[in-house]
Order: sequence, then structure tokens, then C-alpha cells
Amino acid sequence: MVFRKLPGVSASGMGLRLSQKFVFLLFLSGLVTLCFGALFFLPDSVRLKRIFLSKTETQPVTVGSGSENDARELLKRPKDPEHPRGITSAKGETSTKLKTLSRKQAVVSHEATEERLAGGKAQEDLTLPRSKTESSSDRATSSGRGATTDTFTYTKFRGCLLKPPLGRDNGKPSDPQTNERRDKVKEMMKFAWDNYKRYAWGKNELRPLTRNGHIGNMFGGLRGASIIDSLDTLYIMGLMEEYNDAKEWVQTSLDLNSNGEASLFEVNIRYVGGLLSAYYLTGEELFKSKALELGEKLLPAFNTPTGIPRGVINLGSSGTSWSWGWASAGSSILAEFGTLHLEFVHLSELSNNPIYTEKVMNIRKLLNKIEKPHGLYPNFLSPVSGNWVQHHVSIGGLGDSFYEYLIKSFLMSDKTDEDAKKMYYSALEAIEANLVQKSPGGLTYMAEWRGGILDHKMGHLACFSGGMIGIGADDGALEKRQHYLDLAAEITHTCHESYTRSATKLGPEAFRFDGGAEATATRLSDRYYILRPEVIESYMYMWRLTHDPKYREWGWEAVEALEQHCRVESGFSGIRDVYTMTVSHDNMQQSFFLSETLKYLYLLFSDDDLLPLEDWVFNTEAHPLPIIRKSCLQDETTQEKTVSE
Ligand code: DMJ
Repeated sequence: MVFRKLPGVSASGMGLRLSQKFVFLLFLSGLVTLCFGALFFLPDSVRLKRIFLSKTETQPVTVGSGSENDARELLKRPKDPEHPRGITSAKGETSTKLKTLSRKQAVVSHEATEERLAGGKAQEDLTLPRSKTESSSDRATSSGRGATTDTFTYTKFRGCLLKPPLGRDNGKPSDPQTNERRDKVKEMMKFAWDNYKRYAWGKNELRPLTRNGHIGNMFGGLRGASIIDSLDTLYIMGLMEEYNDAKEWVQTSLDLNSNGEASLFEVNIRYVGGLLSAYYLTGEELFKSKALELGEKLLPAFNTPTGIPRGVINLGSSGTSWSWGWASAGSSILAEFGTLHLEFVHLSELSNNPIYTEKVMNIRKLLNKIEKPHGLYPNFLSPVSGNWVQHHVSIGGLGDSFYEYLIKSFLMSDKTDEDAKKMYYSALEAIEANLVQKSPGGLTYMAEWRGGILDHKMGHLACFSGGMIGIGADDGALEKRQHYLDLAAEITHTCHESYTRSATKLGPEAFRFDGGAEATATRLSDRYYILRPEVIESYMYMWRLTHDPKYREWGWEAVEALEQHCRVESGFSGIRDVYTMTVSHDNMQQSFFLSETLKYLYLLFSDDDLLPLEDWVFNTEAHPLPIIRKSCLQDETTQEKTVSE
């Protein structure tokens, strides 16, 4: 705008002198600075900053202190972003409106009499009979707004399973030694659970040394992560008293009306996954309605220009989401937005609402279309432009479960999801061509890739890939099948080596293959073990695929090491250095120890008919989700089944 001087008005306007105007302006600007500065001293300044900065969708602005150091530190433990010191904000454009479909009364009418099958005398003494699953429709609260329950029938779903989920005899192995080992794992679960219940009930995790609970800030104010993560493990182990306590807590105390900032990924894999698997195993409507209610709260995270969700979501009604401040330039993380598919497809199945599947299919399409350096998927992608932000590729942290969910999406679709299949096998080819290495000592490992430069390091997290490549072997090209199985075995062997080469016989967070190192950690900061499951997970899959007894032996070595070094008076704890026998405990019993580590060990020592792989895929938190047999489910002649094991 151009200002013109009006005739008859003094140059100094309003009759003020130039010096007076100057003093006035000085005062004014001082006042403004003071007011603005004061905002940052208010108690909840981050929230206020967000209010100010959240209006722009197209230009996410970093508002946290996501310094390089923070980023580096967090990158070391990317899957446990307990302390998101910086977040990049942008408000979801509109609050997501669900496409509400006609709502009918649920017609689930099964009387699921789930009698626990005897697993030996000792087991009987410890547990109560599996509770009679009440006619769940009576109690169903249709809390999943926008969801319908008209087409999914639990009993019909059970009729489409090839085998009973818990096997003929709860998966009890015939070999007495294996059975003893299995009982030992069950005792470990009971010990971990009892201590959680005693000292940390309702909190997210147990701190076993200080005997109190930990809440953390990954779950946006949701509580009881260890309870939700344990439901299915308790159930399959026949720990029915404990399972019933957990179920009652969900009924009376799981409050989903939280208004905090949560990791979309963590809430999805632990809470949504845990509730879904509890529902599919037990038929309890309570778990289904909670899963649907929570699933709906996650939808606003997808309100970005590309539909690629941001990492952090406000679970309240604000519909706001952010990127982690430590992630490059407001980007989303491949392993986070790529690890939603299994749970979201099931949310659509159960609600008869396609929106969840649409959201994850959109992610899939974008990833399928976008140019990939050497066929590889980098770890950071902008949810605004849909372009890669950095060329860092890893099968460990930041990338891992994206690949896992490709092959598992294919398997879970009853092998009909051809896109997932193609994407998985071409990703695997690129991984083999660019990342898979052989050490001078003959160990096969997965290196990391930074813009074409290899970092000869493998994270504990990357050890899940033995199992992943194993379960995908059979559907690869005919001439590659044996090769994939061999590769899976080699990687699992390398991960086992990372355990055997430590003093405690537990593996470090990351191990290297340079500077003379072979599967050992060279940095102090990589020497910790936080009760992670990935190595044991691969033992379990490789056992199921090959029945080579060495996998059970390796699993038992891990049990002994856990007992010796991680078991403390009041639970299990991670340790800070796997290379020293005078261990220092980290005072944390992670919820994934109950959900994954102990479950995979239990399955390793069980018969294959406990959660058979013909019927179930495990989400990345080890929560079993059923294979969706569309044709069977839609077939009018499919027999509904009275559910009893
Ligand atoms: C778990 O929460 C999941 O397995 C996730 O995919 C990776 N990290 C932890 C366990 O290590």
C-alpha cells in the first residue's frame, strides 16, 4: 500500500513531534516483545506454541529442541521414542468424518464355551478354567462410533479357521524336556505379571528395582500397556486367573478418552493389536469395541496433504498430529507409517467400514509409485510432498517392520494381496543386492545404507529379519525358495552369534562387522539389552519352518541367560552391558517382554498347532491376527461354529 501526504496535515501527524513518536514506538515495540516473550514462560508453552504454529499444513515447522544430538540419541533407540524432545507440528485439516454405514444390532450369538484343556497337573493347579465367553452381543457397547457390526460374525470367523487356535492340547509338546522348558517360560510370565500387578497395576510398565510403575509419554495418556500387551500371552498360556484380571481391568479401567500426544505406531501395534488379538482369540465383544473406539481416534493422523500419517497424534478431539522433532525436516518414519496395515485391515473387517483399509492402501500406493533409490526404501518421507527426505536405509530401527508388514499383509490376505507380494519380493531383492554382506569370518549380516555408503552395523531390531525371510520363503520364485530359507537361517545364526559372543549370552543393541569386530558391539552405547524379542522371534519361526532342534536349544540358552541376568527380586529388567557379568539393571520391564519375548519362547517350546501359521500372522508386537479368508467369510453356506477348544 502507498501512503500519500495529505495537504494541510502536519508531517508529524497527530500533532506529535518526531522525538515523541520515536519514544512512543520504542515503548510499543518493547511491550510487544514482552508479551510475546511471556508466552514462553507460561507453564504449557509447548502447547501454546503449537496453537500458534499449527495453522499451516503445507509448511511444517519444527518447534521442539530437536537438535542433532537429540536426533542422534533418539535414532539409536528409534522404536522407543519415550521422550520426544522435539515435535514438528501441523494440524489435521479437518477432523475425520467416518463414513457412517447403517448400524444394526450385532448378531453375534455364540456361546463360546472355552474350556481350558488340561496341560498337566501343575498347570491345572495354577489356573482357572477359561471363562465361559458370555453371549457377547448382550454386552456389546457400540462404542466404535461410525462402526457397524452387521457383517462380522465371530462364530462364522471361527468356522473359517483351518485349525483350533490353541491346538489339540494347548500346544503341549509330547517331549517331556520340551514341556518342562515350556512350563519354565510360563512361570517366567507369571512372575513378570504378578510383579507388574503388585507394584505397577494400571501403569504402563513395571520398574522392578524401585518397585513402582512407569507411564512414559509414548501412549498419549493411555494406561495399562503391559495389561493390553499381555492379554493374549496369558490366554494362550492358560493363565486364566491372570487373564480374567486383565480383562476386568479393560472393562472397568481402560480409559480411551485421553487427550495426550501418542505415538501412532506404538498405540497401533500394542493397544490396537493387543485388543484385536484378544478379541479374535476369545470372542469377547469388549475387546472389539475398545479396538474400534481407539482405531477411530487414530484417523486424524492421516489428514496430511499426502495421506501419509505423522508420527505423533493427539488422542483428544483436536485432530492434531505432528512429526517427531528428531525426524529429518518434519518427515514421517517408514517403520511407523508402514506398520499399520495389518491392524487397519482388521479394523475395517470388524467395523465393516472401509475407511481404515483405504488409509493404509493409500500409503501402499504412494510407496509403490514413488521412485526408489536402487529399489530401496529410505527411512524418512515427507508427509507433505510425498518425497524421501534422506537416503538412509535400514532393516533395523526406522525401517524394519515396514518390510515385515508387506509379507505379512500378503499372508494375512490369504495370499490374495498381489501388490504386497510384489513389493516385498522386489524390496528383498534390493536388500540382497545392496545390504546383505558376508563378514571375513563367514557371518551373513544386513548392513545399513547411507546414500550408497555402507555402515557395517546390524541392530538387534534387524534380527527379526531371519524370521521374516523364513516365512516368506515359500511364496518366492520357485528357484529362490531354498535360497531364502538358507538366507533366513544364516541371518538367524549371525544373531545367535551376537548372543554367544557376549559374557551374559544376551545380545547387544547393535553389533558391528568392521575394525576387526564380528557380531560384537564396539561402542559402549550399543552394549545394552532391554529384553527385546527379535532374536528369539527368529528362532521361533525357524523352528516352525525347519524343526531343526538347534533353534530350541538356542531359545533355551536365552531363557537361562534371562533368568541369570535379567530376573531380579520383583520382575525382569533390561541390562546396561551384555559384556560384563557384574550386570547393571536398567530398572524397566518392557511391555514387549510379556507380549513378544515370552510369547515367542512359549511358542518355540510348544507344538506347531498352538496358533498355527496356516491361520495366524503375528503383528510386530507378536499379537496374533487371523488370516482373512474372504471367500469363506462371505460364503452363505459356511457353518457357524460353537466355539470350544
Ligand atoms: C516392539 O515394540 C516391536 O517389536 C517393534 O516392532 C520393535 N521394537 C519393539 C521390541 O524390540
